[in-house]
Amino acid sequence: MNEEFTPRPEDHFTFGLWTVGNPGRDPFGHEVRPQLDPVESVHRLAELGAYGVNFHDDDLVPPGSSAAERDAIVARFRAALDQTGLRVPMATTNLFSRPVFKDGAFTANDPEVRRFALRKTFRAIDLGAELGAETYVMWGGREGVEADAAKDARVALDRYKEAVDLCCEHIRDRGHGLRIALEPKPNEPRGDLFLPTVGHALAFINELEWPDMVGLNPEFAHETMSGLSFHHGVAQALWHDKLFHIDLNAQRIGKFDQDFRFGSEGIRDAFYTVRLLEDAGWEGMRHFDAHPYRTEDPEGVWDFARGCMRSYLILKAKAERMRSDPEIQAALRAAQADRLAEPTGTLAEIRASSPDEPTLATQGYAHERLDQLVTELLMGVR
Ligand SMILES: [Mn+2]
Repeated sequence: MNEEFTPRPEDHFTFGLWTVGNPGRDPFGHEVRPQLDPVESVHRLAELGAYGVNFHDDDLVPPGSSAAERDAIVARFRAALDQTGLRVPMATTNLFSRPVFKDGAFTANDPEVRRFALRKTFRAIDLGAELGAETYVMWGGREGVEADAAKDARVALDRYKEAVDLCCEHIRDRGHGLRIALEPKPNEPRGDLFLPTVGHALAFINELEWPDMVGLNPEFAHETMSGLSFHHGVAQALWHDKLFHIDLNAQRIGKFDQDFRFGSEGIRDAFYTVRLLEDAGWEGMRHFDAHPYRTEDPEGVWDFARGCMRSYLILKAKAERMRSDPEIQAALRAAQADRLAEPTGTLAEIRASSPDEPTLATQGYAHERLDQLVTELLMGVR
């Protein structure tokens, strides 16, 4: 195995407890792997060179645990973190598994369900802050509907805003340093989910009480499920200074929510995403929200985790190689790639200019040459 692509903590790779701990259950089949102890996940991820581990409240503390049980679980988990140096950069809440959330959590029609969901979220925020998390991810897995007659989408957004504002108020009131990252998804498990894409979520943030506290956690699979370019969604989140977190995995358009190992599908979009994050000097966590194939035994789980990180590092090396490859750089000049950064001009300058349409219309941009060179770079022959 090539040493160059061995992950190190400074690469800032993180995994959810629910990713490596995924037991392989799907809508048609039962678990195929035994439950994984969160403490074992911490040790194995640290051995592989990860930086951190994230969790939903219920991943760490099983629902129904007493206060004493909770404290014992957290103390044992914290000891494993201290022993390995692994960090907890992000925390989240499971507002989708339990039957109480079948009509939604923050957008449930019954206010009592909404209050239950918010109280659960406040506890998860406090648990995350206790373990040092800086980002709180909000994925509304049940915030949606199948029977549109039952829920007015505009009023649901009123309730969604109310809930996010209340979470911000709780964070401020407790003096936590957390920021909230909304995670868009178009559908699954609901027929349609609210805040389906990066664009919808960005616009929603503008209506919040504390918009500076709220950004995005775009996920590769979720934008790709919508048929959109993940790399463009991430670019726009960066452009708005709203990329607070990222969920990396793999997905093919038109399929169910696959959550595959990063780099296993959509390698070009994965490459341009890595190149974008590295070129932007983005300092956030490279988080993998994916799960191992159902075919894997407990050891295959760690092949999955290693593979996510190695693919990122290999694509990062390809992006560096792209910067130093003279033929690719020449093709970029032919495409006038650098000229996009030139401002177009002032109103007076543009009114006084005389662009020559016939000449402009005949020029070629050499995208075929450029794209083939990048394709060959990714295929490993450059
Ligand atoms: Mn996710």
